[in-house]
Amino acid sequence: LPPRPRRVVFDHDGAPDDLLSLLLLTRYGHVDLRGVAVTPADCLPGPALSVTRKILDLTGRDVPTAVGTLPGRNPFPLEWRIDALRADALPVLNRKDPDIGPADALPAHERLAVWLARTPAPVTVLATGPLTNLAWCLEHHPGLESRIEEVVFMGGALDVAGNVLRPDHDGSAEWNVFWDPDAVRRVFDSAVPVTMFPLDVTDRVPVTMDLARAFGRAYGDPVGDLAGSLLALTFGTLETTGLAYCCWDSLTTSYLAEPGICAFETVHCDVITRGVSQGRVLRRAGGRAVRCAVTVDAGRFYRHLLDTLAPDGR
Ligand code: AGV
Ligand code: CA
Repeated sequence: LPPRPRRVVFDHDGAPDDLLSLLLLTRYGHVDLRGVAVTPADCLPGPALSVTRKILDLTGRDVPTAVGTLPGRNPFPLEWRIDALRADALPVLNRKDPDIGPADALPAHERLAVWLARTPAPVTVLATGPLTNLAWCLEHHPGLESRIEEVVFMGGALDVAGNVLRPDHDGSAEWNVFWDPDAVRRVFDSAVPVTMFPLDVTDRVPVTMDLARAFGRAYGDPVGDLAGSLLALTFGTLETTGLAYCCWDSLTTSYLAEPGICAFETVHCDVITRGVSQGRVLRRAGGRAVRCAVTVDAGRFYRHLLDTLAPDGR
């Protein structure tokens, strides 16, 4: 069954798997990518915007981009945020002088509002970083709710441990929610349908050496080489943090092409915005209905990545 065509606005935060997600989106023939917003969360915004535009240029996509300025309450570690600098310097993205025009005059939250207001039909908002820009749009332009057919969000940890490991936190939160818990609250308070990919499923799709070697077998094509290089940037995460780097965002993105990779349940959710559990998304009877991915066919996901980005690596 071919996936259904969608108009998509992508809001990402510049980490290697966000960039892998962007690369996937450029390969999806059924996706009409209307705009890419960069949230300055798990990245340095300048390099993250630059690498975003280089990826769109490499793949021949003429898509408007914007960079965010709204701050989150809980900053990401600088050691993670610098990855966008490394990605921006990869040889495959620097084969020619950048012919990159002036930056958008509007910050991402205002630009997102314009993209939503001007869309001829409702769009899917794919968010692989915090929901800050979207929450701002809903708060300041409530009429935009009807312009959104679905929010597809990587975030949360329902029945598994979170990935925020800090002395002042109980470890129950996932980072995209933790960066700006109020934004998730604002989106939950709206009527837009939310499909969420929590750590419960993304934990099952770690970046592995097998996956890296599959990209090696396909070496020699710019898109596949970029994907393999982005994966290589993630190695060492387990050794430095105790937690594996997973295909958090690319699993979420693959839903647009192969929605059957995960199985879903409607879960009534709440989000904790203060205190030692801030950023935790939990089940609560009577809470906001969220369509949550609960199981994943990991083999099928890895095959999808390779089929889409490096078919010779199969
Ligand atoms: O919590 C997962 C989110 C995903 O959107 N990000 C990374 C992905 O882009 C934050 C994150 C959690 N652990 C990390 C993260 C790590 N070890 N390194 C970098 N980012
Ligand atoms: Ca991300």
